[in-house]
Amino acid sequence: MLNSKKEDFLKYLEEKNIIITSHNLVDIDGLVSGIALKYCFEKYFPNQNIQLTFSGLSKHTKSFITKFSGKFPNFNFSFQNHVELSDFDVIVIADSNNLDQIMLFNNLDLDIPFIFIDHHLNLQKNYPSNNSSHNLIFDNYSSTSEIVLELFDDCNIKLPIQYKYLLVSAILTDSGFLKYGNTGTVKNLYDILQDQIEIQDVLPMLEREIDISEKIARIKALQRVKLIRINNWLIGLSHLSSFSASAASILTKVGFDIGIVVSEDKSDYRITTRAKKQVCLKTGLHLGKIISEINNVNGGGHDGAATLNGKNDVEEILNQLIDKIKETLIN
Ligand SMILES: [Mn+2]
Repeated sequence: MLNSKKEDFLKYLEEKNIIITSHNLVDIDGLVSGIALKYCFEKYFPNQNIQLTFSGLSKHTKSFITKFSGKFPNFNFSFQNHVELSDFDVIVIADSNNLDQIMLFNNLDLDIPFIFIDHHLNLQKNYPSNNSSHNLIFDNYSSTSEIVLELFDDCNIKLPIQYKYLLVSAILTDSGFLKYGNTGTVKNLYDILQDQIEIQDVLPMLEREIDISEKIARIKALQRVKLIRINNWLIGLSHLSSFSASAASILTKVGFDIGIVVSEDKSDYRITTRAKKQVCLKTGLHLGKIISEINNVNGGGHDGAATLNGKNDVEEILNQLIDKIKETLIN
């Protein structure tokens, strides 16, 4: 990442009271980025008010916190459930660059400037209050936590052992245990682990217990799946009322190159997509880009994992999505 970009980012935050947040139902990367940013800013800007707020934790995040607290009972995961935005000069949003995913702003007309620090595809939404020249959005990183790790380096702040465990956990989960990672990811992991942490001590904290409802959802998705073949690529299309992300990735594990799962709730719908890395590398498929180009829906993501949300026109949007995927696979 460009050093000047990070210097400008830090310079901009000087002498400001900062509220840090992340997307709703925060995942481990969003949680860890927020917690680590707070620690880093508190050390680097000792005289500023730095706070952290989340609008809910995902199930996996909650189970991670429980396991982590078993190992480090004194670690304080505290954050605010509610904040008075007028107390702050700037909002730092970690792990998203889409305001629709940020609950903090609901029903609020924002006149406080905000900046993004994120590794998702830059949606370039041109929000009026976004100080976009200071955004740190780099989609070549497999996690936001790795961008935060670099800030620790730049600020010359040492990571306490608990923060090392947290960052390793976030990098491993967001890189799909390196499946979506690159050599930079391995280097970052090694830099944190060094001789101090045994990676096998981290892995059990990240184990996901799958409950029976999720198992049944995955099985139903497989029972209902429709096969679409394009040349030698196989797309699996299914529908479910919940666990669509879990089911879409299961589709890519049983033989489909791309998994698409539709969830409808009255007029609202969500389409979750997953693709194998091979398809993305060989065809240039980028599901996040495709989704961000579809009109009248909300969504985005990475090359191999993206989601869209819409209202009323599920059939039409699904056809558009499949057509765009087909186009990429044929070319
Ligand atoms: Mn992330």
